Amino acid sequence: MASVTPDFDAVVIGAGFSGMYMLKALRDKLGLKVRVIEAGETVGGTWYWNRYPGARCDSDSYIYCYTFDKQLLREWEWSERYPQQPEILRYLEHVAKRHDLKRDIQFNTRVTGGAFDEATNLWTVETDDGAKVTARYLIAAVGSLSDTNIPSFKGMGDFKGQIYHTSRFPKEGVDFTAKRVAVVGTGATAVQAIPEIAQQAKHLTVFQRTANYCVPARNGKVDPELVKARKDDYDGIVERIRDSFFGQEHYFIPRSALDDTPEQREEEFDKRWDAGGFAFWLSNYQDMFFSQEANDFCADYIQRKIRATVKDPEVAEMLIPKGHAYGTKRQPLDTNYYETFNKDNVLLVDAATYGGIEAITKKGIRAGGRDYEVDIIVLATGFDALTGPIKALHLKGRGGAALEAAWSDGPHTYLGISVAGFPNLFTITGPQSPSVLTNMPVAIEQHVEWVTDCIDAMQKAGKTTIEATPEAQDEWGAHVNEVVSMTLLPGANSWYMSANIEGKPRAFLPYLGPEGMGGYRRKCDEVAANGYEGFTLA
Ligand code: N01
Repeated sequence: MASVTPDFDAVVIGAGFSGMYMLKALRDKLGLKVRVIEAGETVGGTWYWNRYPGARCDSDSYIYCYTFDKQLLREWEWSERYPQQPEILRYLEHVAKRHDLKRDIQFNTRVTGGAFDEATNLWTVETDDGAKVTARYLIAAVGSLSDTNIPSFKGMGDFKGQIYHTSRFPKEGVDFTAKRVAVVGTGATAVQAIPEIAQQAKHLTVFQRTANYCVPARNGKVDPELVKARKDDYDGIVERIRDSFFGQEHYFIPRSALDDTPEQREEEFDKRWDAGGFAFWLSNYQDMFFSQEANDFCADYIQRKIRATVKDPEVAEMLIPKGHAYGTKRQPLDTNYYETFNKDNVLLVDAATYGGIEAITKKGIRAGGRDYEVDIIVLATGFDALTGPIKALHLKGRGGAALEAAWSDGPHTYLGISVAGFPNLFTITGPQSPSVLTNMPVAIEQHVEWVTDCIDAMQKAGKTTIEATPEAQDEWGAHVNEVVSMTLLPGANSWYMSANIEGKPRAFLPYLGPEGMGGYRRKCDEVAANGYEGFTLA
């Protein structure tokens, strides 16, 4: 075996929440030489790219932040329950400065390829500036929702106005004043953007492929007394969210929806609806994700809310989901979303009622045989989730095997953090880990800390490679699928199920463990304690 000194101990791809903390941990805790490569011009990841009107966090700010820096946790003041994108970006810039991260980050550079060399046991990473660097460890901190999905509508190049995707919005913003605007999509992003755009635009046409169940965000200032109480109890909060199901302080009602009377159910639903945020989704009856009958009670409650809010009964019916159970698609949080469809300048075009998008024309969008003339098209069409950003790195493992080929039928991983045949590659919040089903920073910190401890243990034991065994990977994949098959989630055409993009093989992308995030953390710790069970170390 040739002994070659790599350029870096570790290359980290991406400088969002995960890449920034990965750099901090490897460099300042383990003393490694680390290079972070980031396509954007600064830190932030998701919060750098997603600048659409109304972009804000859907998790409560007091838990949507790093917990590794206890002092910062106490010092930082969030202005609202769910801060807007610029405020979160400011926070991440502040973290970068406070921990002197930028000196090890190469900005404006995109990774275009990576190959594992079996002779040297090193990764060679290629970038779009033509450079190549070598590293012992390669860490994909590329985010779960960063590979933009731009559907290939017929005639896209013909449009004479502007087309923007929400995750690639111009930094200087877009002035919608006096414009006719189309928004394509009604996912969590569109639900945030539509009310904002409707306030400015002369006319807004919303193209809906699938209706969503939205619940109120109830954003606003947080009571200073509550802010103080939380700061005083941060150790307790951190312990609770780390051990919780979803990385949030939300807990299921420990009984079946069928056990309660209609009056009791209504009272429980009201409490969660009034609390706002993810309460209705993540602290509802414990059988809501398992029993269609229990789920129907939740769905019926929201349907009644939609009918009570939307004045035109036909529009209300179009806004009520028909083909999937409540909560089986990511919960969008709404601030005046349903109310927006009461405005005279807003039109809803529903694929089921009027037909889907046929083409983009010179002047707008053709759907259901009708032409809708607009000046600006906003694509809120989401992402090639979880697998997309990692496949886009064009990685080659042992024997030159391409990751795209290995995942041609969906993701195959061990613990969602490692891939058989790709030694020393770690995927932070990768597919088949809890990731997007949790409050992201909690999942990110758990992965970063586990990887750091793993590399530390390897160094101490004089090991140079770690890789998942194919058997452990197969078992993990079977487990991921077995657990989710007990729920209602596979019944929805969601991005969780890879169903948002034509031709993407249907597979459940995250991991919904029987004990959630807390249980997954215990599993990962157990694997480490058992000498990295399921991995081969050499
Ligand atoms: O993307 P989506 P998103 N023709 O995939 C439609 C996170 N997030 O950007 O439902 C016509 O959910 C598509 O239709 P359908 C959050 O995890 C976080 O809204 O697939 N329509 C859908 O309506 C979220 O879930 C926050 O049938 C097409 C929409 O476009 C994730 O990001 C805020 C189409 C896409 O919805 C993604 O949300 C916002 C086509 N060809 C988002 N292709 C925060 O917490 C797609 N659509 C900050």
